[in-house]
Amino acid sequence: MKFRSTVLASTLALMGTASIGAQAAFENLAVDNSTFATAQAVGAVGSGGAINVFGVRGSVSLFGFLVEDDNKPDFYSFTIGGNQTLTLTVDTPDGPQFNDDPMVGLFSADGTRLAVDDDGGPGYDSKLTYLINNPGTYYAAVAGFDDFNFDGIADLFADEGSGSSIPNSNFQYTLQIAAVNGPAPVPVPAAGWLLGSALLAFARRRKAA
Ligand SMILES: [Ca+2]
Ligand SMILES: [Ca+2]
Ligand SMILES: [Ca+2]
Ligand SMILES: [Ca+2]
Repeated sequence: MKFRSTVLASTLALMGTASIGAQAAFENLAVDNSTFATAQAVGAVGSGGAINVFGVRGSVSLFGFLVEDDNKPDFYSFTIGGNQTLTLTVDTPDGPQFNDDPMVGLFSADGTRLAVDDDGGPGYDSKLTYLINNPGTYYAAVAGFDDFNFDGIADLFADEGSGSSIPNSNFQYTLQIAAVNGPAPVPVPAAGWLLGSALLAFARRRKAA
């Protein structure tokens, strides 16, 4: 017998409460979500808000229960306003222990891949940011390290050349879909920052005088 989404939902509900201000959603393991055309809808992400989606890849043990899904990508659809900096992160809580190695992708409403990341987060976790100009429906997908194009077919079987053990593509994960208003701030160069703080200090002295 397979424990399906009800078990996943109840066992992960505790984790969902950990992020204050974020909406929580759970992968529905009873329904295929392996293509953008069959994506699971998880709602609207508002400016300054986030949706945390709890899901699994392959077979994982959660609190002693075996939770099973396929090894195909998980697609989630969401709506977002225009002029938003979107950040997609995939966190694997067991990553440091098992070399969990996800990939994350962002797709437009017609299935065009807009951005992809493998290891932009801590360890082998994924993180990407993308400026959304036009409001509408977009798709976020979570795959394993071995599926570069999110089609459910492994593109790489050996490790990534690091000489370490083969990364793991069966894992539980939290996909966070977060938005903030406007373009991401451009980091100020060090020299400019120093000049800026010197001017600020000067202005403060003038004001105090
Ligand atoms: Ca899944
Ligand atoms: Ca799935
Ligand atoms: Ca990765
Ligand atoms: Ca592939």
